[in-house]
Amino acid sequence: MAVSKLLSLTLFITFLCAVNNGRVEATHEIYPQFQSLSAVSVHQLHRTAFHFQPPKNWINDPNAPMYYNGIYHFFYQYNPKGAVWGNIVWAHSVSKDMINWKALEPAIYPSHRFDRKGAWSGSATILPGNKPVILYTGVDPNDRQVQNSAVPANLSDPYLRKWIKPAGLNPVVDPEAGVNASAFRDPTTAWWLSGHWRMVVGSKRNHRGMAYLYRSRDFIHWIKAKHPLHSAPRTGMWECPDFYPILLSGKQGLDTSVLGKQVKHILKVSLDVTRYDYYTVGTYLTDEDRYVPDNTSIDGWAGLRYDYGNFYASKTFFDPAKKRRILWGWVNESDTTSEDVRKGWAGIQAIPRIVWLDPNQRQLMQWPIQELETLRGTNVKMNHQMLKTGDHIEVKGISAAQADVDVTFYIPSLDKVEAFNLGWSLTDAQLLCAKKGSKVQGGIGPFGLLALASENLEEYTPVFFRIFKSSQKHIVLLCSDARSSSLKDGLYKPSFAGFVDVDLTDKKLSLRSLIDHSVVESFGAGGKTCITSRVYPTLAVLENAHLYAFNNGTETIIVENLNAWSMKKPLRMN
Ligand SMILES: *[C@@H]1O[C@H](CO)[C@@H](O)[C@H](O)[C@H]1NC(C)=O
Ligand SMILES: *[C@@H]1O[C@H](CO)[C@@H](O)[C@H](O)[C@H]1NC(C)=O
Ligand SMILES: *[C@@H]1O[C@H](CO)[C@@H](O)[C@H](O)[C@H]1NC(C)=O
Ligand SMILES: *[C@@H]1O[C@H](CO)[C@@H](O)[C@H](O)[C@H]1NC(C)=O
Ligand SMILES: *[C@H]1O[C@@H](CO)[C@H](O)[C@@H](O)[C@@H]1NC(C)=O
Repeated sequence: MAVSKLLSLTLFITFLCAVNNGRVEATHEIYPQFQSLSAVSVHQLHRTAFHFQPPKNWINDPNAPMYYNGIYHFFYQYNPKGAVWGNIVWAHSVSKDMINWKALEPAIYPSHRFDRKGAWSGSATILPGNKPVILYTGVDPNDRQVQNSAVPANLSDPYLRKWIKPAGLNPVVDPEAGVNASAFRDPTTAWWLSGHWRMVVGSKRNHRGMAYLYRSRDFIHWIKAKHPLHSAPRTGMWECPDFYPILLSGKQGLDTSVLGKQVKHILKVSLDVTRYDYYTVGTYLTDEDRYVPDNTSIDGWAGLRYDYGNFYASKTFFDPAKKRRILWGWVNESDTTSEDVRKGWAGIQAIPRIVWLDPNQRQLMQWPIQELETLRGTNVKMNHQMLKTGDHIEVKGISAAQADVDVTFYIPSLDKVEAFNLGWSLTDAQLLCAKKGSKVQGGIGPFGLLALASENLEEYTPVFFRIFKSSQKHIVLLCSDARSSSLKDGLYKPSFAGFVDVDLTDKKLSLRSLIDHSVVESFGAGGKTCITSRVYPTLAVLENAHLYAFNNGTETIIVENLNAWSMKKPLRMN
């Protein structure tokens, strides 16, 4: 089929979806014309080197990440037959470090009545006696979403290759009366409390997002609790809920069942309407079996996000080997469906991140797992480098299309900070970034990095700070602006942005960016604000990609300390 024909079909389908209010949920849109294409040729140009990505085809949600007997397991939603969503199975990979992976056969795929029309997302729980069990969503022949369980066929197999669905037990949870069977999915990891396991399934009731709570003594018979664990009006479908405890201080992670005075809880939901992952920090009231967000956390579309860019359907797990909680998230493409079909692949996973509570207790912090650093090769540094108005100074000597760069900026004076206009929204950073960008001169900033830049700056992805002052305090904006990232038309090029909750008393701001051919994954202020952008340069590719530090503010900024590394490719990928 000619590309132009594919394109017009896609546009037509997009149009149909746009006019259809009772639309298919975005993740589950079907492209019958793109399924089972023979002879897929995989285009290498924008493929990533060190982000998780199978050799070809479509991927989406991370599923049931877990650690078992020295091995990390990672499952993910995968279409074995094409580069668009469809034919979904649970692909399975194993690793000793979450960087170098070995691909195995799919672990879960439609096989029974209770998952005939789909084996969708789910989570793992390690039961006493070191026995992993997976709960996942199946779609039955009547298009009802049900929850099923699967267990390893052979616990002595170090890779747990084969998974079985215990006969006669599934589905373990049916949507009962009052539950919308078309919006009932993505069971969480379970936690143990006073004699019962508990887990949550995402749903909606009209426009209210729901986290239905279920209890079980034996992990087989599940009873729905009277009240959901939590719900919120006008948020739509809650996909992929994730609920876990977090220590008040320190970076150590906790098993999902830990409770106590030193602990707060996090509830994350993936909002299907906006397609971003939001979380609140709050308290788990165990007597009532309810979760209550703190009054410092906004519950809904204006709330905190793990990542202010392409990042969705994420899931955490507790790594008992290194006592940390690790976050996986799906990073989708920003090009068109027909482009994905041409490339032969779509979707990557973000670098696994550890999560811990910010000492201010209002938000999480995130940082790439330390194992990533084993891929660091050639290192270059820049110290005490002045960045005057309009400067862009090249960081030379590394492979700029495949790099890890970590920089601390020093702001000599905050006197000339631009005023924060009261007409601007404090909940829509992206709009502010669209207005201000990297080209509009400010006082302090824009300053930061130009990733995946062509030599003459026809293309570049600026990741930068801009500082504003309102009556009481400084407001720091972090942008990852894709608008100048590619000369190619028809791409999604958002000016992704988030605010950074820092006080600037030390006049320093740090930024780390993981640059990997078509992804720029950035961590502002030590992991307070994260933004992942997908970009598809045409000139700034491979050895023609450059990295610069830049400043477009009136005031001088100092690169106090910059380290950049060429990144190696993991030994075995996917
Ligand atoms: C289980 O796995 C172990 C280790 O790989 C193997 O030796 C054993 O034969 C397997 N058992 C079965 C029933 O397949
Ligand atoms: C149930 O969910 C589906 C899928 O989102 C939606 O189309 C439908 O309107 C919902 N039904 C009710 C009764 O809310
Ligand atoms: C928020 O909650 C804290 C304690 O949990 C309380 O001290 C504070 O007054 C509350 N703030 C508001 C604005 O309600
Ligand atoms: C800096 O500002 C100038 C003037 O607006 C603009 O031409 C240039 O593209 C900007 N640099 C970056 C990296 O955006
Ligand atoms: C990723 O792709 C962009 C561009 O097509 C869409 O706008 C996003 O909604 C989509 N994100 C997810 C999570 O599907």
